[in-house]
Amino acid sequence: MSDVGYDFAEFTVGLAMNPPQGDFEALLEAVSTAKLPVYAFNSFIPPSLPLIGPARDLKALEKYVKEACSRIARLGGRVIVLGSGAARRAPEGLSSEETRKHLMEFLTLAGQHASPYGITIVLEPLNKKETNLIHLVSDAVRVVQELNMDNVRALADTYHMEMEGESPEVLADLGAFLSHVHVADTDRRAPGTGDYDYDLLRECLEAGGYSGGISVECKWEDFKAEAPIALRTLRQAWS
Ligand code: LER
Ligand code: MN
Repeated sequence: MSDVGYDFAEFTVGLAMNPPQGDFEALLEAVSTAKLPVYAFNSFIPPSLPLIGPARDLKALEKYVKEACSRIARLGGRVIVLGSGAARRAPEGLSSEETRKHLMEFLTLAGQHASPYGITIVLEPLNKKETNLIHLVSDAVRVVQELNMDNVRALADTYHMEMEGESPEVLADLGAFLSHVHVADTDRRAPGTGDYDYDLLRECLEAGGYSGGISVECKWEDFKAEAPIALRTLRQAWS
């Protein structure tokens, strides 16, 4: 990927927590000698550790978050993405007050553990098929504004925005609350293969004062062929 010209890679938190062959030191060695830094880590919390509702185990969550932040810091990560649609799904019947309280408690805990490492936690809006709360960028921004922690911020993923009918234009107002962006083209395919308007996205992010990174998160059909096209498409829009 660095040969193609990308600036960074994005891994899953699961990869850091359960490295291939179970060996974190081997993963660390591979990442430290790779040409591309691993800037972001997504899918923060596994479905087995619910964040909201009576099944929530705060001690187990704290243990996981503490270890994840420490490992991700050693791997050079700067951003951890809380999509985790299954883990954050609110159980049916739970009041909205309790739901909000548990979510806020988790974000506070995560922000506190990430802060000493200079890591930012970003709350990702996901479409309604993936979870039952925080579907819009405006929802995520409201949460992080209320929480008011410097290192807990919001993310915009163009795929979920399209699924939920949220226009890129909202980013002109909300861009300053974001610390990470995921992009994909039509049907979540590689940038440059569909008709997504990256010029408009760039205009809106710039107008909103966005200054974070942008990851391609898509279904690759032919990675070797599509990876350079995706980068060229984005660089063209941002040139
Ligand atoms: C994660 O970043 C995401 O966008 C989800 O759709 C993955 O399930
Ligand atoms: Mn995403």
